Amino acid sequence: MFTDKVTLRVRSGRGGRGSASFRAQPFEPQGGPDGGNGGGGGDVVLTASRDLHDLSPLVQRAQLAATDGQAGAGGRKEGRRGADLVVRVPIGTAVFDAATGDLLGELAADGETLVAARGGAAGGGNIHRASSINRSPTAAGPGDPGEQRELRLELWLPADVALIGKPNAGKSTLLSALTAARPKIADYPFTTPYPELGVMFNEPGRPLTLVEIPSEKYLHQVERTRVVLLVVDARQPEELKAIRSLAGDRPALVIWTKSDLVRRPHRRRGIWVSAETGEGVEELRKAIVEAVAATPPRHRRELAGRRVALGPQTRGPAIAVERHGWGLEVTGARVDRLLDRYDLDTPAGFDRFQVALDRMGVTAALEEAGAVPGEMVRIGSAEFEYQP
Ligand SMILES: Nc1nc2c(ncn2[C@@H]2O[C@H](COP(=O)(O)OP(=O)(O)OP(=O)(O)O)[C@@H](O)[C@H]2O)c(=O)[nH]1
Ligand SMILES: [Mg+2]
Repeated sequence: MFTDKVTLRVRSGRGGRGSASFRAQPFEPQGGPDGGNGGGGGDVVLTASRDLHDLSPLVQRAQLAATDGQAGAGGRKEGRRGADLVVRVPIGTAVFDAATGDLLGELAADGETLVAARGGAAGGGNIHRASSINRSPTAAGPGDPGEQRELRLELWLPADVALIGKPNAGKSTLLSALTAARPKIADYPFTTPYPELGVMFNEPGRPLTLVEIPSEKYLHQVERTRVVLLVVDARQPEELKAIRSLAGDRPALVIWTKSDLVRRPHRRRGIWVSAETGEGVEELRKAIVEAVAATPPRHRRELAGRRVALGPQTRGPAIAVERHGWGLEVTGARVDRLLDRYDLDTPAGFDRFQVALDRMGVTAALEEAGAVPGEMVRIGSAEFEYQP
């Protein structure tokens, strides 16, 4: 069943506990601290996929959790990072915080992602807490809890033009006259249960997508459209009043349908169309193209409130490798976070950093990008030579 609204509970992974371990060797009972960091908790990530067409696959998945990070261990062993939970959603999915109603973001293109819940930070192992003042720290960080939140997902179909009208007004008939869509047409109200899409080809110019809004329940499907067609049965012109406001601030064309059934046309403004005789169909087609061309595209909705902007944000791929004249640059939100966690000025810190890079797939990404031994690699402010 077509579903364009769904509520989900998401939970990111908890950060793994750091280890408070001490070196124990046969001749060194009082060894120094050697407990490694925990692994960070996994994120819950929504990603837009062109393979999905509505939100129904998520209806049965009301509870979604990413994996916890694993605890660190003695011998400086770092815990494994919790796996991200990647949730595929259709292109056009808008994500709201269910508790506040704030829009967190929109996934408007294939492959776009949004971190819906960020994994908890890992706890530090006691090795990282040793200092000149306290050489034997017994405490390790517990790791931060994951984030929990309830999300409301709404699919906004990617259409340029919305057909709005009372039941039985002739919307589906119009859609079939203008596009290759073949929605069910019948002489009773609510024949069309779900929004119907059709593509109108026009020369020259890009094809336009039209959506039939079957009822007010689906009025949110005007969100991405630029122009509204107010579709009214010419025999009931007074119905225009009831639907006019549904166009909101969008430019609207009034379409009087079934003109062949009206003997004496009234003089109200609008385009007269008959699917029966073909009257007005070409005129309407032109008017739609002009109206869309005259209307600037709708930008993404402003995100509500700063607080939200600081929370989940759309992000690019986790890791990206770019080739420059001087070598290779690695970027990505997760790599940036990594830089804050390791002291690259000490050989031990640098080693751990490299292990973490490996684990994160950076080494593989460099290899794939054709890195040769000795080549310069830059990650944030860190530079080193590539040594596989
Ligand atoms: N004679 C005539 N009948 C029409 C015309 N346009 C639509 N109809 C008829 O009007 C009835 C309703 O048409 P639909 O296209 O299903 O109307 P709709 O607005 O999509 O209706 P719902 O999806 O049920 O809300 C059907 O019986 C159509 O055949 C027209 O131009 N001339
Ligand atoms: Mg219909």
